Parts: sequence; structure tokens; C-alpha cells
Amino acid sequence: MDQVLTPDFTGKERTIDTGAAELIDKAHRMGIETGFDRLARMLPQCGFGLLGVCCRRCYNGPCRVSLFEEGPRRGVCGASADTIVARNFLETLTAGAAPHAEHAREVALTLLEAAEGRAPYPIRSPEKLRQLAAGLGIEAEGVADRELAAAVAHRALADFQQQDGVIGWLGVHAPAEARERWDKLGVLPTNAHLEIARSATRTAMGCDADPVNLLLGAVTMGLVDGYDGCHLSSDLQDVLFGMPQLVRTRARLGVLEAEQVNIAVHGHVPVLSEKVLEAAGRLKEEAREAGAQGINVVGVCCTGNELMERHGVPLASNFAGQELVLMTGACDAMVVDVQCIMPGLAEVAKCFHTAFITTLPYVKIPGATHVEFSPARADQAAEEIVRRAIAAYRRRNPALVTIPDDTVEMWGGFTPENILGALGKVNAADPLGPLVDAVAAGDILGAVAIVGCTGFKVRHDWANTELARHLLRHNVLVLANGCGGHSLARHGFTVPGGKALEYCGASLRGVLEAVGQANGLPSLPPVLHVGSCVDNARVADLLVALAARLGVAVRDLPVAGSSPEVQSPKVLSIGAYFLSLGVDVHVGLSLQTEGSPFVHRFLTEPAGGEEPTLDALLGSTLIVESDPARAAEKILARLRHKRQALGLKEAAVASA
Ligand code: NFS
Ligand code: SF4
Repeated sequence: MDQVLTPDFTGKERTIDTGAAELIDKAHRMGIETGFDRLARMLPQCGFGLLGVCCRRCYNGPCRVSLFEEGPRRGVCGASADTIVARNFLETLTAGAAPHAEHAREVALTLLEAAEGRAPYPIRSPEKLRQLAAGLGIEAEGVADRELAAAVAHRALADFQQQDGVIGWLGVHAPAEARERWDKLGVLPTNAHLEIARSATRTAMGCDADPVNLLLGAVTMGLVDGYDGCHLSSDLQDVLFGMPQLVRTRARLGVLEAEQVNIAVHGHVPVLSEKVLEAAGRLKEEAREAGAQGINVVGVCCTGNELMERHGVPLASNFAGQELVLMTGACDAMVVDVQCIMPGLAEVAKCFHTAFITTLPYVKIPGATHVEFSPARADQAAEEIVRRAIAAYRRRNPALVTIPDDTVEMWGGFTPENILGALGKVNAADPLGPLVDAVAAGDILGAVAIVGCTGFKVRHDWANTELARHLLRHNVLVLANGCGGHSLARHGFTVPGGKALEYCGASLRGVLEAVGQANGLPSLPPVLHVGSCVDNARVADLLVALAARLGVAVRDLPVAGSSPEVQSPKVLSIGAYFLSLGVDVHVGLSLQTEGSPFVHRFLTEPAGGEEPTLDALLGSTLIVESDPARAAEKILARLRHKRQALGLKEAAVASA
């Protein structure tokens, strides 16, 4: 971390969002603790933990090994720092891949229940369903949607059951060149659950101790997250809830409305949030009877992104600001499912009238009200949740309400399909042509997806937006999703023709304007918001299409992913997916691997040395850099390196 925190910080010191800052200060005045305070109290954090050399896998421990001669160099069982760091790293990735795989599996079960008429979800995109069936080799001719949906759902569930072969979703989306490389490395996954269990086994006490073997296990976890987490979730959500569309909406804490019942949906799996949104539409009259003008559903974290890209629901906050949504005093209910839900929410909710509602049998939080949700009783549960919000609204204390008076316009909902559609307006015969030409000519240096979280160690929204600014200035096309997408939306980067266009280098700006104007907009937004974290699948699909059009491997493309404000292990498992494809990944915080110089070099060093490295095996490196300006330099250097290898001409020089 770059700043020393003292507990008496001001809001502005911890976030660049003025509304969020106002509410941090309000929390201080009211004596309410948030994550910003708890981190300050936690410092200094344990040095062994930060280096990744702490192990508590068995009761001979906990062990922590020292980097210095005088300290213990091995754990009680004899595990070296290399083993301990590599095991911890793989364990973290498993903790990232597992929730994404569970997300996908639950959507698959919902699709099956819907297909069999046991859950009230229609098939909103029969086209996507048929496209998937084709990819899976399922005969669809003359088969009714529901029957086909059941067949696709069964195939999806096979990815959690089969005992040999390769997961089906990898077959649908992976490029052949990469698959061949993974096969040679012996990292292809057979079934998501099996790999997660195997990974938990190999990191258990007394199992895998070879750091390189453990790191190859990390590649497998990346493929599990990529294909059976991100792709599978995104695909089946499209079938059930429809394809995302380009939407124009608003972001920031000011999207809560004083005169309405405000319901914040928070978490990840839209199986819940879609139904809450529907029920809110049905129960408007009841809200009016309670004296409100209506019901306002706002989004937090990834489920917010999902509702945003399919229904234009406004985005209230990303991860680090989740407690601040409650600090407005105007949030009548916050309803959560799974992932990135801070237990601290319950404590903040208690200080207001807010109904804090958990919904899943395996995600309960002390102090929350639990309304059990399942696809089969989705409508009843969603109505109960909305009625609890209306009841809470009646108890709202206007004296405690502070809704920051600021919202910004944002656009989101980009997909490979609608990006190609927009490019097709420039060149209908070869939609990717204009993009490829711009990259080849150096008008666009490359592309970077800014993804993942906000947390408490980095000033909220600061690194995500700073990095974007630096990259745009160097003519890098920027995409964003997850909480990084929220950050960029919240600071005006996702508006066509907006002020952020000024950050762009001249040649990038020219391309954004040309494509935008061909589509009746002043420009494309400087940052294309592609939705939630599982929508990284869409980013990957776009890269695969681009590589195919160029006739090169994905690993050859001048592209990278970045998570400047990483907090969740999911960023690591998604990151491992992109690294597996040969795409460089930047993170803005230490991944706690420095305690093993060997492991750290494996992840971060370019190919060419004696030791094995990711770059030598897969064509990608991990870049660990907390300063956004330096991070941009390092990312740009790798993009230039890849351009050079492709024989592309020097890119245009950045404008001042
Ligand atoms: Ni991604 Fe989404 Fe946000 Fe980070 Fe958490 S919400 S799955 S993990 S914090 S981006
Ligand atoms: Fe210590 Fe080894 Fe047990 Fe880890 S597994 S706690 S290093 S004895």
C-alpha cells in the first residue's frame, strides 16, 4: 500500500468519488464503522502473510518461514518457501474459481428447471440457445426451445460430472492453438468440481510440493474459471435473461431517490436480482400506498452490472462503497445473494431502518433477515423481499437521509455482437476490418480490459481511473467490467462524446469518433463497459475473434488485462484464465508471492532465462505494480513488444 492510514482520515483521502467521500465523513460523525476504518485499525498487516510465507494447513503449524538466514527456512513438515507460496497461490485461485463455477452451475440448474416448467423463467434468447446448441453439437432442427434448453442444461451440468475428457464449454469457446498448448502442458480440465476438489487436495498438507506443478494447477483453475465459470454463466444468462443491449443509464450514489422505495441488489447471480426487479415492477401500487412515488431498484457490484446491461438499472456502488449505499439512510432494502457481500453491512444496516436481506441457504450473515430464495419459488420470494422493502420505507427517518447530489450519465452493455454490429456500420463486409486496420496502422496501440474490484487498500476508484487515463492517452482501446467498470462509469469514461474523450490520444479519438458517428453517436465511449466479471467471457470471445481475423494466436495480440484495485481471489482465477490464453495481466497490489523469489519470477519474468516462466510456457506475464503511471508504462512496453513480434509498425506517439 502506498499510503499510511490513520483512523482519522477524511472521506476525500480514501475515495475520489465526492458522494462516497461525503458518506464516509457522515459515518465518522455518526460513529459508524466501515471497511475504510477497519483497514486502518488492521495496520500494520502481518509481514509473513503479505509475503505469502505463512502456512496453517495442519496442526503442526502455523508455520511461517523466513527470508533471512537466521530465521526458520522450512515449515515443520519441511515445506520450503517455494512450496508454501505456490500452495497458497493455488489455494487462493481455487477460492476464486469455485464461486464462479457455482454461479454457473446454479444458472444451469435454473435453466433446467425452467425448461421442465418447474421454475418461472422464460427463455428470453432462443437465438443464443440455438447458437450454443450448435457449438455443443446438439441437433436443434425441429426441436422446441424448452426441449433444447433442457439438453443444453444437461450438457452444462455434465461439465460438473464427467470423469474423463475435457469440459464441454472449453470446446465451445477455446481457440485450437491454445487448446493444443494446454494439452501438451497437461492442464486441460475434465470437470469443474473434480478440478476444484483436486486442487484442494493437492494444496492439502503433505500433497503437492513442487512449485512448478502447483503453478500449472493454477493454469487449470484459470481454465475452470474461464470456461465453466465466466463463459458458462454468461452464455446461460443470455439464454434466460436475454442478450445485453447498449443502454444509457446513470451511476453513483445519487441514483438513490428520496421519494421512492429504494432497493439495492448486491451480489452476482441474476437469477435473484432479475426477479426482484420484476416484482418491483408489479408492486409499485403498494409502494404508492405506503406514500412513496414508486420503487427504485439500484445495482451494487456485479449483479448491478447484470441488471444494468439488460435493463438499464442504475449503478449505485462498487465493492468498496457497498456500506456507503446504506449510509445514505435512504436504502430501504439491500438484498444479496453470494460473493463480495461484506458481513459489515449488517452492522451498518442496524443503524438505519434498512432491511438487510440474505437469500441463499449457504450465505447467511448475523444480523440479516433471511428470505430463502430458490428458482422454483422465485416469484413469491421476490415479492416478499419487495414488500419488506416497502415496510421498511414506512420506518425511514428523513432526518438521517443524505443522498449525495451527484449522478453521472453512463453507457454500458457492450458485447462482441454489438461491437461487431457497430464496426459493421463502417465496413459491412468485414466488420473487424476497421479495427484491425487501426491496430496495424498504429492508430490503436492495443487493447486493455480494466476489470475487477475496488477495495480498501487503494484509494477508491483512483487507480482504475488513473490507469485508464494513461492508457487512453497512449491510444489504447480500453474495455471495462466488474467493479472496475463501475469505477470508470462513475467517473464519466463510458459516455459517447463526453469529457473523457479529451484523455484519448488523437488517433484513438479519431477511431472512436469515426465508429461512433457511423452509428449516429458523437463517438464510441472512450471506455466500453462490457458488464460483470463473468462477462470477461465476452472480452475473451472478442480476442479470439480478433486473433482469428488476423490469422494469429491470441497470445500474439497486443492486448492485456488489468485489475488496479484487486481485492478478490476471483480476479486471480479470471486473471489466470487470461494468462492461460497468453494475455498479460496487471494487478495493482502484491499477490503475496514475493516470499518465494522463484515463484514470483515464474509469474512475472519474461521468457529467455534458465528457469521456467509463464511467459515461456504460455506467452504471458503477470505485472505487479501499484503505481498506475508505472503500471501503464509496463503494460505499454509489453503491448509494444507484442506489436514488434507481429511486425506491426510503431504506434502513433501519444499526445501530450
Ligand atoms: Ni469481480 Fe464481482 Fe467487484 Fe471484484 Fe467482487 S463484485 S466478480 S470480485 S469486488 S469486481
Ligand atoms: Fe507447517 Fe507444513 Fe503444516 Fe504448513 S503443512 S502448517 S508448513 S507443518
